[in-house]
Amino acid sequence: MKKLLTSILAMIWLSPFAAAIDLHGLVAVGPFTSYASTRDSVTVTCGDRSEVRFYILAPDLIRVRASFRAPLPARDHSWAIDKTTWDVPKWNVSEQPGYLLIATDEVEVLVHRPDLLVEFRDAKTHQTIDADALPMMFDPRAADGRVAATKKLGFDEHFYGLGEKAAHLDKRRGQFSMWNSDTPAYHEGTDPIYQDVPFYIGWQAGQAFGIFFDNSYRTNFDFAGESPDHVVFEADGGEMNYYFFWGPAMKKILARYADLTGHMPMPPKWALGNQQSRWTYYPDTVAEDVVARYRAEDLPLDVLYLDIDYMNGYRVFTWDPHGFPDPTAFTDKLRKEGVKVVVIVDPGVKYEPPEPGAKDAATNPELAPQDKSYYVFNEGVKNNYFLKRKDGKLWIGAVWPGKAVYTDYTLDGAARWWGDLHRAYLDHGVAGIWNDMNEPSDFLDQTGKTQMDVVTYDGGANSLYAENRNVFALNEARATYEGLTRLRPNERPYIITRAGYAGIQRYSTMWTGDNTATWDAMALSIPMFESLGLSGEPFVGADAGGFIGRTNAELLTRWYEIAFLTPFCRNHAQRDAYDHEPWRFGTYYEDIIRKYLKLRYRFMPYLYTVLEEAHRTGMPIFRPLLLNYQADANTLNIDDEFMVGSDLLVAPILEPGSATRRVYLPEGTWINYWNGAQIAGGRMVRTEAPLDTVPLYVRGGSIIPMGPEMPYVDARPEDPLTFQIYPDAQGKAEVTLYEDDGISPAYRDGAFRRTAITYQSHAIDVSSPTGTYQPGARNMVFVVHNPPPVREASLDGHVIALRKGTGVLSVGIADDSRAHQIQIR
Ligand code: MIG
Repeated sequence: MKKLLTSILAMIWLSPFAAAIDLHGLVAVGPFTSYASTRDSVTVTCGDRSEVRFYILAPDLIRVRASFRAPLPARDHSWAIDKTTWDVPKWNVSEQPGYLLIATDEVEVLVHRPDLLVEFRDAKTHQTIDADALPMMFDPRAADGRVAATKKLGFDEHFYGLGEKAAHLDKRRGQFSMWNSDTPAYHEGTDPIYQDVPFYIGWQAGQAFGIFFDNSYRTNFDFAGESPDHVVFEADGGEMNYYFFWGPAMKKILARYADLTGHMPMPPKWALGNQQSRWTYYPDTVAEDVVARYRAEDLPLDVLYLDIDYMNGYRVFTWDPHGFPDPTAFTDKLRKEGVKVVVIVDPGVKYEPPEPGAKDAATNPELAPQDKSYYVFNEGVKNNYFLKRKDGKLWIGAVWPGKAVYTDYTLDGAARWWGDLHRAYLDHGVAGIWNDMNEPSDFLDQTGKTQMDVVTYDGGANSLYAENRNVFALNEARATYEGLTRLRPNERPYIITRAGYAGIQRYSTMWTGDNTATWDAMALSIPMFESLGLSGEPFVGADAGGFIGRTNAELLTRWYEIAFLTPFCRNHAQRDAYDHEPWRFGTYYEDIIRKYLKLRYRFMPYLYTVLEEAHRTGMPIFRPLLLNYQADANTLNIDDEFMVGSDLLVAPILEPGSATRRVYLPEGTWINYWNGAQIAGGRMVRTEAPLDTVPLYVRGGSIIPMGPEMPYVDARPEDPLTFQIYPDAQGKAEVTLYEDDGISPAYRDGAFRRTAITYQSHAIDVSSPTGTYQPGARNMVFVVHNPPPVREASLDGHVIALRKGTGVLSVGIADDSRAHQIQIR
């Protein structure tokens, strides 16, 4: 055994690892001595007493968990995991010459002897998918030290995912760390930033696998940036604990990942509406003026944000008595305009011991002066809800209110309390919550180094900060989500967060923090959204116009040509930034922005259908071309284009002064949305893109459901509901439209409507809808693009009116919730 360790160590010393991930000082687990199996797992015991356990969760999902020089601990808990009980699939274990073989119908796991190299193979072809280059490693000097796994790099292997990274789409040759960090004005290469999702997808020869390294300590990933041929993932502490997903379809991996870490619940439909923010709209009348101007300018708007100044002295769960003296009247006024109010909530609670004899108001304490006594601080102290250091003293940081304390959201009581505190907003008609600064940000120390002795209850483990920083925001979001659910059970919570960890999608949507008003930041947002989508977070967006710095008319206009099809569409700006609401640069630019905002609302039936697909299947809304065209190696690093769902492709202009660009269109037929021209894909095309035109293509074979223009979501019925039919080369197209009430959780109990529409052989078939939701009386219009030469149309055999336009024909019927066939001849 000694000889083996020495030889492995020699291997490591000789390997060309240098700075970034330094495996020196770590030792390998091993050697393989025996194994034992249960119903759903195989545990290998090593000569050094280490244990490596393989859990067979699904035919394409294997969990690997190891302990070093000791048996695996009984405690097995992760804040990221949603599904802990799996139906054990068919599998078996057998001893083979040189290795132990664990096989399901889809994956083979080879555990090589004696040195415990783990190899994953495709059960059908027996080809290697992913294999260890070195055995798992541990730090023998520390009880809770570093752990590492080292995989071989494939010659043509590419890497995707990793959550929120200020980096290009393909992570090959990149190195990344996971440590939630407040990083204003981040740019390409800033790492880490706000959120951390230690999940990646590997692609080789068109086939994909996934690895989720579920370890909330600071983790590091090296996709052969340091060594020429090794992929390493390692953590500062905690367990070697990862999940291996076999596709080969990326979509299958994302679906499994969603099952494992949780599906995004349906947000309210208005979350897809246009949103406006600024640091800061103050006082209430300014916010009202912004909304009034939106309406006067005929610009659609659903949501207005209140940044930190609505609070009384930056105290969370209070209202500023001067700027917002009557918050209920304020939200009422905006609601009459169809505008919902979202308020910012920071986790830092002002440290404010009460003055002697001071008391908190028994009712509506959020409206009281707070200057002598602050109810949130008092309640938190009294109940021991705030995080403390090992020595029992409060952890006091500094945030906007000055000295601040932080809540231990892993304490059930504290989480419930925090959730219930949102009454201070909901009672005044606030519609949603914006969780900022939850890395958590501390002006005294943004690195976390001086906070390492902060203790988190963590289910009784009383674990330290190193393990809990990355899941702080996840637990805050959980407390918030559960609080909103309790306080307003008949409405879907709407939460948006800055920091997060794997699983955050169960509770919150996200935005990419403090970007800059630069062309580079706008361009970077595309791979960022695409990567977040490949990391289980479907509802993403950035501050349109750029948060920090001075934006300009052209940049803002081009930004909206991306934002209008981004799930989260919000204009926001820093306190001292030049104003950049849509009208601020004059009518020429405003007219273009209006055109795109209105188009977003016309696309709403399509966007909502794609949103529901994200909820149900884990597929992102904002996708890299690669996800839809996985076999096409031309798409491996395309991140200056994106797709929305499967049917829309956007190739925005990402530099100033440009009015033309090249666009890669994958195999198939594509239709230029603006002029209806049909284009054969599988090649690069050049297209014109003057300032008012973003290159936008529709996939041949799709049907895009569209509604009328709206000032805000569901301001009136989607009437007429128009199905834009774009046949493929075989003359076929299809869609299944999803609808529900847009606000309540009743969709979970079948209160939705799915309407399948198919087009083939010159016939439009409307299926009889499924689900119990009734959208009400309305008309349906079917527009066939590039139609065949026809003379008449019939509905269920009876002749109906047929309208012809250039390159299109259309027919209309009443939607009576029944199946119909429309023939065109
Ligand atoms: O330290 O609340 O990312 O959107 O406007 C800055 C003020 C605090 C950071 C957020 C930004 C917000 C700002 N906040």
